[in-house]
Amino acid sequence: MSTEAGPSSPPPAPAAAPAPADGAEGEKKKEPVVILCIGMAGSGKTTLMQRLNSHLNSRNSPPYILNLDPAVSHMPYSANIDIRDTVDYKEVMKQYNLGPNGGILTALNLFTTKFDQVLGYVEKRAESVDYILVDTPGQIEIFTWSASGAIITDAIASSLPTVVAYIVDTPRTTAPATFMSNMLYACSILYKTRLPFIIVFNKIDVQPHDFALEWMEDFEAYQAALNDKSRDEHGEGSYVNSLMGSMCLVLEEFYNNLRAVGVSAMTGEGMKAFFDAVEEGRKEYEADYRPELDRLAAERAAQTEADKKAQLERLMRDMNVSDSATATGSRPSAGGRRGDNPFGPHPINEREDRYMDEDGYDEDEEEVDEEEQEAIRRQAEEEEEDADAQELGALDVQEPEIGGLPPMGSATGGGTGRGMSWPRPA
Ligand SMILES: Nc1nc2c(ncn2[C@@H]2O[C@H](COP(=O)(O)OP(=O)(O)O)[C@@H](O)[C@H]2O)c(=O)[nH]1
Ligand SMILES: [Mg+2]
Repeated sequence: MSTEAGPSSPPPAPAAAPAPADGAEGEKKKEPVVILCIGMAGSGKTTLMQRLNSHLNSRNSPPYILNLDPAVSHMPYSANIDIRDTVDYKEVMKQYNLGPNGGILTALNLFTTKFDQVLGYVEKRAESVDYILVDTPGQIEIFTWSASGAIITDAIASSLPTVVAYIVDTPRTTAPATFMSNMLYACSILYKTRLPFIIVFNKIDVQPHDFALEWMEDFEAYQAALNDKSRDEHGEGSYVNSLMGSMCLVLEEFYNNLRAVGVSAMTGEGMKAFFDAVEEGRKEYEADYRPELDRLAAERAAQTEADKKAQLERLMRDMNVSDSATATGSRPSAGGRRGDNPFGPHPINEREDRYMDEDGYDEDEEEVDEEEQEAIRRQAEEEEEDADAQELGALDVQEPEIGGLPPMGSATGGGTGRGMSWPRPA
């Protein structure tokens, strides 16, 4: 049950993750943080990746970069691991007869089958980098609602500190209803991954994000915006208003659980705030996610141990049973061993070599079989004799009773009364 609540069954890390930095930051290198860039198509994930890359390079701390978007045509940075080197999604489309989305999803699925190898490479480089950046497919649902997206996320997160950067296209989120849908989507991802979460309002060079921060902090400000704008937007003001109004209350808890920053991938504004938020996210990972992960790992180990013990006990019990059966010399009754098979007779039971023990038990079994067959034969014969005797008896019955007298109306007497002379007919 608790596995449902937590990051559901993260696959075991291929290599033991280094122990958490336990205050000894001075001597021990901190683990790198993985930043998973997730967001709607066109929100600016790829552009932000490029911005982060150049920012980190300027700080002399080049990141390790993974590209998981098989369909990106122009990548403004060079990735250390690129899904496009492994799978060609256009070829996948042709081979599997798929459309673009199916092709991208299938390419991601194929790549996921190799992800333990990928993670191996990442872990090898984990010593020498501070940040690992992951770009995801343009279409958000391909990553967030697919099994492979979940597998990849869990694999990464169970190996290294991971934060989700949810990129929002700020200029396109100024309408209250759109803003709400975007936040609900973010909320669903937060609850799915349970990872430290940063909402990144991108493109603040075009549209500052203070309106969004205000809506998140002040429920009434959002309500006011709804009442102002939604009527012109959708022409169905009252319905949208009440729905969004209640949603806003629901999301209050969600807003309390995350950090929101504004950046411009284009101009590089807001980088400091972004990396501060990432650092906070790392701390949250260490405080909340890591212990949960360790607890799950311990639970799994205990379960495996318990399973092993139970199996061993069952084996011992089974062996005891067969030991005492042979030790007391009480040979299972004829056919007893066959009767032990809960699945009934099987051709393999009839094979000569079915009991290959060196005790010659097999031969005994043959004897038992012969005895058994003999017994059956004898019984069958007896039954046959009985049946015959009864038939004969049925005729015999009359014989002693009639004594020497011929049956009435019978000329021959049915062969009885032999040696008697019958009264001659007159
Ligand atoms: N003005 C502005 N445009 C941006 C910014 N970030 C991305 N874009 C533009 O948004 C479009 C989509 O960006 P892209 O990174 O491909 O989005 P992705 O699909 O999420 O990877 C591109 O035309 C970018 O030039 C930004 O911070 N400011
Ligand atoms: Mg992209």
